[in-house]
Amino acid sequence: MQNNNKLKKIALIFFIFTFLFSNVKAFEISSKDNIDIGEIITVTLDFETNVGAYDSLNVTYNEYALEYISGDALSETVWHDSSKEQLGISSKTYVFRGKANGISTIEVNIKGAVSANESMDVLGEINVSKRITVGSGYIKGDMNSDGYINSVDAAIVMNIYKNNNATQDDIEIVDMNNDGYVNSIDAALIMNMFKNNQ
Ligand SMILES: [Ca+2]
Ligand SMILES: [Ca+2]
Repeated sequence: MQNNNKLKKIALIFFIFTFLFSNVKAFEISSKDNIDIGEIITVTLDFETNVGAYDSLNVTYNEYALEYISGDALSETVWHDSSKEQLGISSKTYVFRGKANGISTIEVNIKGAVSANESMDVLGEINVSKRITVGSGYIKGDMNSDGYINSVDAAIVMNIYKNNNATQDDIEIVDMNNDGYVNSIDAALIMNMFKNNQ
């Protein structure tokens, strides 16, 4: 019986290790998770293996919350390493500044990537993303975090009200009259803001 338990423990440890290591991301974006408005950050895209060529590379992000300052180009087409050594590139660097309260997800898409090693392994399409919270992480009333306050947000508020399932985060974002409840009054206040901004 004791041996059986030991085996179970070993199997569990083995399973956890396999799970952990199989989830290591081949390509990843590293940067701070939370920044202040006005703060400048360096965002690095690290390649698992040196990349020797690709058809296109595109970086997108929520522009209302983040601002691109400098660094590698956000959009590139047909790049290849022309050196005979095939050194390739191992990373890209982008500098951003926190622009406004909100959440910005930086997404990188690389199409037709090939490694810089001798066998020129096909890496194919690569997608990586990183979520960055700027300032408080939200604009009061912007329920779907798209940087705009409009009828979409009011509709979400009405849904929350109907389903009576407001979370603490919801209350913080859409309790427009600060009475502690999310209801039709908040939806009406959001619609008012929307009309006044038009
Ligand atoms: Ca919105
Ligand atoms: Ca309220």
